[in-house]
Amino acid sequence: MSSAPAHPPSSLAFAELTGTPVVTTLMARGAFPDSHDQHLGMPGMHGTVSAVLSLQEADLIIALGARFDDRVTGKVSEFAPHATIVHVDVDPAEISKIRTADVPIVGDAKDVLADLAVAFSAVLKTTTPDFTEWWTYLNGLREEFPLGYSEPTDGLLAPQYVIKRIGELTGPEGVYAAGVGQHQMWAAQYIKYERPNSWLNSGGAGTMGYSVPAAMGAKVAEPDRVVWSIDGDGCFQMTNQELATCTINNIPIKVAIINNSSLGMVRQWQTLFYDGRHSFTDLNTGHGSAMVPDFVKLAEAYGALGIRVTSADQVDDAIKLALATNDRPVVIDFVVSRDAMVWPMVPQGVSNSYVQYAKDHAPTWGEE
Ligand SMILES: Cc1ncc(C[n+]2csc(CCOP(=O)(O)OP(=O)(O)O)c2C)c(N)n1
Ligand SMILES: [Mg+2]
Repeated sequence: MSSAPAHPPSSLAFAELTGTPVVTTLMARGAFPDSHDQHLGMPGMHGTVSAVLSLQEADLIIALGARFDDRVTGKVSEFAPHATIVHVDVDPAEISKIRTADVPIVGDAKDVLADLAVAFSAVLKTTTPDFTEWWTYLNGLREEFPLGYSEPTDGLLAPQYVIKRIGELTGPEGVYAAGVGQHQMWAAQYIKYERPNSWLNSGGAGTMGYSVPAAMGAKVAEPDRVVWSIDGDGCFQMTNQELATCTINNIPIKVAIINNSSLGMVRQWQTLFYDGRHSFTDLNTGHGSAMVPDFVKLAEAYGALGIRVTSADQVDDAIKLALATNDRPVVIDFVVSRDAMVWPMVPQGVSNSYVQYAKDHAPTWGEE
């Protein structure tokens, strides 16, 4: 290995040295600042169009600690067919497990980035890479297909709006832990992460019930930070009894239940791929239902502040009240539309080239 500089460059410094586009996988959200111009967002099944296609059409991918799981690659045999893969991982078992690495590198990302920077700088002496055309294409996609959502037609709250406002009013110094499902994807998409470890989720493990305990751990580790659990009405019912631990041990986390009265992610698949035959996904916790359990009463029973929000004009006040309340846990029951869906989407088992921006709406791009 070449001699590493005294201060090894971070992924940020390396990205700026090379000028290449950067994407952050679900697990890596926050490892690279969202606000950076070279950042295209999250790739994968619910990634941004520009991030998905930047991988799919790349000629070189440097993967740092990413494991090429099927939610990122789509149909593996058709993933990024023209790309040379540089796969960096601290665990040799990950290398070439799913996609054969052209350049396998086992090591700590920090050290490897330092070495890659030295190697890249050496190449710069004889070659000037020109990414202008690539960037023009990707910027075009970014402009044409930004993250977005349409207002629900049932007059209920848009879950994406709620999550966006939590992120905006709390800011990048907060910590956000999500459960598993639609709310998790919206939390990955609509909160802007600027620093490592500000986003906690169970990723491929898919453990419903993760959010509340993860938020508790984060709050104990960093008591001065605002810590949000962004949870689903389904997930929350797996571990909400831990509110007792929060109240008794003074762990004032804030829980935002994105209450769509259903196992929303499963319901979305039933809507899209099973002709709307909704089966066993109705949880009866939200709008127009028996509301069992009543999350506000449940919060109060555990000594937490319980707030219910049913319309857009109540969202900011509720979040501000939660931010101002630090003597006990807070639970906000955001009663949202259950018809909202997570977009963009690459349907299971197909090539990433078929990313859909919205229902039945795929972007058109080069046919190659
Ligand atoms: C223990 C467990 N059971 C089932 C699943 C499959 N699953 C993934 S997302 C989801 C729905 C979660 O519902 P909710 O917490 O309300 O989140 P939403 O999708 O509605 O935002 C289910 C059942 C899982 N990941 N873990
Ligand atoms: Mg739900």
